[in-house]
Amino acid sequence: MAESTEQIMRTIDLRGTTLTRAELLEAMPRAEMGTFEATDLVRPILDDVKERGAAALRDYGEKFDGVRPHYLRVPKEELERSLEQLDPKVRAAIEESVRRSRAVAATQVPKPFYTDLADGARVSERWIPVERVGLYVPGGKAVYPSSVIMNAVPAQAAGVESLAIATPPSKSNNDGLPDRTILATCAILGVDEVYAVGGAQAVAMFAYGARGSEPQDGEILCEPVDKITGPGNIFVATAKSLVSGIVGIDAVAGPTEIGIIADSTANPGWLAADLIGQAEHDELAGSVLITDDTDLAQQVLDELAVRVPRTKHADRVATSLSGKQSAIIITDDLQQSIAVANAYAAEHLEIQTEDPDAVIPQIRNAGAIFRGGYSPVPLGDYMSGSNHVLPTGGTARFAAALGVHTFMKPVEVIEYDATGLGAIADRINNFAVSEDLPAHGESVLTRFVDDPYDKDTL
Ligand code: HSO
Ligand code: ZN
Repeated sequence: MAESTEQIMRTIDLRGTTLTRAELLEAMPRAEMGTFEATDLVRPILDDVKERGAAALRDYGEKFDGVRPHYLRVPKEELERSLEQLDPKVRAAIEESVRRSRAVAATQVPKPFYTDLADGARVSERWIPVERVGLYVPGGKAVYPSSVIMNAVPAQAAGVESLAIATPPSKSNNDGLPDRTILATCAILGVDEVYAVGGAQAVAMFAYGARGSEPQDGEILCEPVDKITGPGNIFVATAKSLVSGIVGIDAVAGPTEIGIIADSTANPGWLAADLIGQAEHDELAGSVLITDDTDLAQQVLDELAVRVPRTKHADRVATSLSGKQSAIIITDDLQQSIAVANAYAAEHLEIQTEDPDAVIPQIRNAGAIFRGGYSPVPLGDYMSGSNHVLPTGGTARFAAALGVHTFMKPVEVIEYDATGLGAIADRINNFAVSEDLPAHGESVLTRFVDDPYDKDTL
């Protein structure tokens, strides 16, 4: 396995190799996992919010966001004002995104079903929405109104009754109100419970609820939620893992990444643009091109050499592309490219090959699959109707995108009658006795005997 590092992106040459599963996983370009332990910093914040509620939330706003928020709960008029002030072009884009996401989410709602096993023996499954959800929306460098849509729309489609959003107060807004585009997006979505609270303290507020100094001391500021979703920095992620179990959480997301399977028919300029687009997110973002065509690989490198210096965030992009989490992987053939893509388990996987439909059925691991030249990742980031909250860091091997199901729970309903239960009562009893739990068996048999106290008839 040859590696070269002088270029803008390193190449990993897998031609002629037969790697074991472990070796293949080991060869995948991934960022070094951070060993920074935030638990010691986060735990006291959680305890403090639990104890002091709104007063603690204001103190942490001042300490971590550099502004003591006047309103912890954003007044409705401010949500409306943010919408009025929103650039009409941005508003039209947000509304298109919401429309498409809602259309997909509506068809995603899982259907109830039942199985009839015998006479009087039915098991049915009902999908029940989570009652109350807290959605965290990061502030600072990464302000993504698109992520508000991706979290809120499926929650609403699931039938979540109560949806609250927390996002950090912003220093540049009057009175520490959060980012205006985020607030406007909340208004478009019809979400009116919005808090100017960020970081681990927002997670604590959602998990435990908080009593407030608004409108009067001791009144409830925020009711506790049942599930917390949404991305965040290391403190938010740590807080979410600490409260998980008390409340549900979605996945703890790592840096974003793209994988592309390309063959000789792909357009090298488009490939370069897609790699750069992903790298723009973060110095740690991963961009991985998998191809069996060395000429194409060289053409993409040539394109990158021209395009990277011209892009707005050139330094960030160059750092990301040259990092160990990014690479061009050269394979023997399309089959090996597919095997590599399955081992990499990309958050986003583009298929830019002559016949993508022959490739897609062979993909086992990917957060989302982008088929062909006209389905690039930014389409999915903003407006395809699909969800952009996807499993990262190889977790697509076992995890899935955020969706309507994230906000629902399947509950089985067991519906047996006397005929259904009677037909298997003896077998249940035999099973129970074998586990030395005879009272389990008696619970069933007692329904079919005349004298429930007569040991012999049991
Ligand atoms: N690519 C990101 C989502 C995003 N891109 C938001 C732009 N804004 C993770 O899927
Ligand atoms: Zn993106």
